[in-house]
Parts: sequence; structure tokens; C-alpha cells
Amino acid sequence: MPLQALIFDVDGTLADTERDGHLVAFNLAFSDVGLSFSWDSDTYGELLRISGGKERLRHYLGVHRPELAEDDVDALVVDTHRRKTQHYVRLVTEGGIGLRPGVERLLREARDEGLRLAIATTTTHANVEALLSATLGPPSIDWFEVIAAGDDVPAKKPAPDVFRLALEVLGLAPGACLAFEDSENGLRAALAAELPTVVTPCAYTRGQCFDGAALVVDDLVAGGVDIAMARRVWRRATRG
Ligand code: XBP
Ligand code: MG
Repeated sequence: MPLQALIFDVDGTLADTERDGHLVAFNLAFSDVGLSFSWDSDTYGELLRISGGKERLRHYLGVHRPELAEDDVDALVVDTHRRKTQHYVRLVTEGGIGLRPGVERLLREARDEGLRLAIATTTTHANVEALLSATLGPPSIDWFEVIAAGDDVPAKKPAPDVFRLALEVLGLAPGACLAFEDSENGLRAALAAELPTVVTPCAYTRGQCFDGAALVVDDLVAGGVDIAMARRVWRRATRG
């Protein structure tokens, strides 16, 4: 069975979106709704262990601002996250975030060779579409046969749900695919879906445990990961 598809995580993998995108957007949203705190980079780095912006904020309020978590905390979380997503889409659309090294080359080489593309992410469809449009142009959204996003599935990473949804829509077995991730949570999700996985850690995830990855490189350029290398890594991982 040949390699047939590449499945990409988004945040930290396609682009380094967390510090200059999501974190900035969260703090702007906290100000919008009158929350008296903001997150610094180190705090956010710790909170990133929790997948999902809504789940991350709900955890923070419950642990660090229990007085705010008493009333209708769900309504506060949903409203704050909605505003955060609006800020994030604006920041990305303004061109604040670029793709990581080698990502565009690999996507274009994969397309040229007829490989199918998919996304499996924890973030929202709005955030993914804004990032793709701003970095590769609006038509690039259609390069991906499926964009499986966090709220499309019952459980977020490290659960395998979003990768399994991508495989289901592709109609492919995991052994016909190669996944790309940046974090321990993401790698665990991909491995739980039995996907061979390349890891390109980002600033927040460097030093996490990537046991089981087919390859770990600083980034796709540093690691020489073009489509030919991706095929070699897949072949070695699957004996395909
Ligand atoms: C990383 C995440 C997301 C983002 C924030 O997603 O855990 O929650 O941090 O996005 P990925 P939302 O799986 O792409 O690495 O606030 O939209 O959740
Ligand atoms: Mg990620």
C-alpha cells in the first residue's frame, strides 16, 4: 500500500501561532469582557498542556479565579472564547503569522505528486481558514479534503478523535498516511489513531516527550523533510 495522504496539525505545526496569535487574542478578549487578569507567555506555556482554548480558560478560572467560576462560568467561557477567535482571525488576516519553514514547499510538492491532504486540529474552522487564506491564499482551503477541527469531535487531543475523523472522511487506513504534529498531546493523539508521525516541536513544545514519533526535527527545512524524505520516513515507519 503506497503513501496516499499527509495529515497536518495546525497550531505549532503549520505555523507558530500560539505566542503571537492565540495568546494575544486571549488577552484582548479578557479585556473585552472585563476580566482583570492577563496571561504572560510562561503562564500560557503551562496552560497549553490543556488542549482547546475553551477548556484551557475553564481550567484557569476553576484553579486560579474560583470566585469567577461560581456563576454561569460556561457562558463566560463561551463568550470570551468567541471574542478571542474574532481577535485571532483579525490578527492572522492582518498577516501577523507566517507558515513555519518548509511547510509551503511540502504542501506544494505533495499536491504536485497527487498526494491527498487533510488537517486534524484542536482549533476552530474559522481560525484554520483565516490562517490558510492569509498565508497561502483563499483557494488553499480546498487543498485539504477534510479539515477536522476541535469542536467536530467529542474529545480533543490527546484523544485520537480528530485524526480518526480525518481518516474516516479520507476513507483511508492510518498506514496509508503520514501525520505532522508539534506537541506531545498531538503526537499521542496521532499515535492513538495508529498514524506514523513526524514531529516538528515549536518554542512551547520543545523538550516534551516525543517517544513513538517516526521522526523528530527542529523544522521541516532543518530536517531536510521534503516530499521524498517524507516518503522515506513513512516507508521506514510502515515497512510500506
Ligand atoms: C492547539 C490547541 C488549540 C489552540 C487554541 O491546536 O490546543 O486549542 O491552542 O485554539 P492544534 P482554540 O491541535 O492545532 O495544535 O482557542 O480555537 O482552541
Ligand atoms: Mg499543535
